[in-house]
Amino acid sequence: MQDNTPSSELLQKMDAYWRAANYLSVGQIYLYDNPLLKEPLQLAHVKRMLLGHWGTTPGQNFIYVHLNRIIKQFDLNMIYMSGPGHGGPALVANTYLEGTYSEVYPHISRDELGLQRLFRQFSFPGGIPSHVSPECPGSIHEGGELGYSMSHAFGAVFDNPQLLVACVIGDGEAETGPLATAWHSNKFLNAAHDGAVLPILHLNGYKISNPTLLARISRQELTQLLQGYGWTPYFVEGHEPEAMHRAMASTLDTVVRQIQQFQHAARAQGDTGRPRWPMIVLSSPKGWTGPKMVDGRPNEGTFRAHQVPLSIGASSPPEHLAQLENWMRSYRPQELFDAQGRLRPELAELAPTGERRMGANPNANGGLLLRDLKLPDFRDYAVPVPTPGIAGIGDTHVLGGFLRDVIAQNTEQRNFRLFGPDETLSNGLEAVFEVTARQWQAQTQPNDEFLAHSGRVMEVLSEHQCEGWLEGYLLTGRHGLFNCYEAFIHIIDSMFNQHAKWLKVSAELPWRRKIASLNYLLASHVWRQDHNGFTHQDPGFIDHVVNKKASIVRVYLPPDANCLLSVIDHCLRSRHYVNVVVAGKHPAPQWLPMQAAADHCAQGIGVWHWASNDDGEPDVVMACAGDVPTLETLAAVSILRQNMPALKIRFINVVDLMRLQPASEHPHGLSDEDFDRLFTTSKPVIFAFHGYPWLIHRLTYRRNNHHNLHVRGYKEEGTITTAFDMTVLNDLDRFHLVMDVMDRLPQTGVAGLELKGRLERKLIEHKQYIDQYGEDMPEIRNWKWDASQWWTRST
Ligand SMILES: Cc1ncc(C[n+]2csc(CCOP(=O)(O)OP(=O)(O)O)c2C)c(N)n1
Repeated sequence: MQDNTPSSELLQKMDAYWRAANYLSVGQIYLYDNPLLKEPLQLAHVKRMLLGHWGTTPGQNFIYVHLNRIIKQFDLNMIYMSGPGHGGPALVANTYLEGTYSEVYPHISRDELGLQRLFRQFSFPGGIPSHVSPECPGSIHEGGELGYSMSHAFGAVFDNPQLLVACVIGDGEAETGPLATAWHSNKFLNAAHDGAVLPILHLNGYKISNPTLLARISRQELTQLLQGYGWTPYFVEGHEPEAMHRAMASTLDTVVRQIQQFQHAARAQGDTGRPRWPMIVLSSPKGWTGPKMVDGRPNEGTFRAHQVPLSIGASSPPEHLAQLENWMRSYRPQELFDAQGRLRPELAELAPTGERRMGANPNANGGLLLRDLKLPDFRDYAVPVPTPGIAGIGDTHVLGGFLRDVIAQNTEQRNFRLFGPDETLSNGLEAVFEVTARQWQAQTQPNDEFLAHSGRVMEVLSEHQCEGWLEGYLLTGRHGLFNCYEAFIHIIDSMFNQHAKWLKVSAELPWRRKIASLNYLLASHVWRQDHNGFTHQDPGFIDHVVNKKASIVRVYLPPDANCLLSVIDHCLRSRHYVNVVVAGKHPAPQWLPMQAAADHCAQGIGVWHWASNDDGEPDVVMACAGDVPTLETLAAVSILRQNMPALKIRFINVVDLMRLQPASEHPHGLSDEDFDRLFTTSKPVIFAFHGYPWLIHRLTYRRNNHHNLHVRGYKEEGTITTAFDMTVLNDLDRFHLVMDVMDRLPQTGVAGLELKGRLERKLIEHKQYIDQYGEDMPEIRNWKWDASQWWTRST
């Protein structure tokens, strides 16, 4: 094999480049002025508030310079994923050194003034965060919340055969659940069609004030662990720079060659075996090259190096200032930068050029690569609804046909995937398996179904992986959908937070292009957990989602299959949002023909005139959001219709929950005038809601008629029971809704009281029936909207 080991001269230059990155990193954490240390360091040159994470930074700088070399040597298309992204100074320093930072932010120029600004902006009011954030070119991974680097890395390389992601994993990060599972991603990677991930476990031994587990087991045990996950680990260990440079360079040569061989075998020779991909364990001191001792205690190589090793200020030991100066001068800045503050050309030429620079790689600004999906016309999948209330097969089953054809039409583009924790079938999307399979590189057995080396469906029983893979996939310019049980999507609450924050900040950066929306399809929802019971009943994800910036989040509750088709079509076309869609999979009545459904979804909220008789002046407004609440509310309306024909009822259905918020709060919000027109300013509103009732109050608390709004929803009552009994347990059933109307309309008088009495007896009858027969009463099961009773369009 050809020996490409870099010459001593090159390694010395790389060491200088590393010193330059370390110098810039320390400068960012500490310096307010005097960036080139042209003057002796004074207190006035130091920032008053010292923030940042030094400990991880020199190791990441070391990795970066070595990746630069390997990119040039093999002409690699590579991006850098910083697991311990709190080491923001490293990524900022390196993208500055390679030139991308100044191209994106011209005021951070490559001279002394630029250096001063680079230093000053870091962790400074109005400046940049200390984490690798959207502001940092080359990053698609906000490293603030640890655990997701490898899931993002794999998401980035699926269907991206030329891409190699160098994924730096903190040894502390490796203790998190998501990261611990992410090692298994190698069982889902197809070497022929996907790119590759090179994990670099950064074993610097410590977290904030604890050692890391992986650093305190024997090397043998660590090796066995990583091998057990299917990897081939290569160790680069030590602290002496020259030896470390040599070891890292030759190890990188080896692992990149191995990756290329695996890819060649899969792509040119049709080898379908699962490679044992290589990875690197970089064991180096935490806070490498930093102060050895601070205040008489060891610093470099200990947990004390995690953040800011030296405190500086009026109340700090005065000798710290000199220590800082010595530390910074130990990098010999005059050898690295010229008098104008420019990186010396012989060092600058070590970086790759153009889009090969990791800060300028378009994969890290995925909107640049985004291509529209080819979408079939969703109307072609319409359920015929000649009269409202006809029986449906289950809304998600209808959607399955549409998604099948989305997959089929984008087979060549390879830019759409469906992610889920083994629920694609149970969520009713079985039709997709007519055209694709689950991608799976582990063993298969004859009875397995829908497993293949290549497929559009990604299933692993880890909501974290599904979320992380999808985020990585979207952030590199592709499209996708996450289907999940409603209750368990909470597992990724925090990942959703981080992604929503990323979208918000990146939308404010003109150089970052918009990416495809993150779409959640939450099927198997709270109201239909007939056999799973209480543990599977939790509609709270939407409460969580609406906390996020209004410009980013959307929540849809389509009442039937045609509305679901229309909503999903819209979501797949949308950009830079998080769309949450809650839909049912069980057979359920259908209400709107296709055109009416599309119109209703475009409005997001509306009066269903065929279920209303209010003539513009209702006595009561019956509102609902969600498929089951819609059914119960229509059933309640029909009871009212039979028993109180003189009552004027307005029926409102909400698909787009954000319509309820004031227009000042959310771009979809109804104006107060429109809200008043729909909900009146003085009439009782009975609102049947899919989720926890207080969310509706939260969204509408500023509206005129809020004091008349009475919301029914899920209130943590549930068990294994019938579908209708679930609504009864939570007072959301048709009988309770009618009783609510009676309670709020004194004019119903004695007749209202009698009706209430009858319905209370119905509820007792219901209980006795389900206790005896284990299913709902025939009058509930067989209830249908009676078309002969339709109220004609009256407004
Ligand atoms: C999920 C999560 N929990 C806790 C923290 C707080 N935290 C910040 S840095 C850190 C230690 C990280 O250790 P490691 O991943 O080994 O990184 P390094 O030692 O390279 O800094 C912790 C616990 C966090 N950022 N994210």
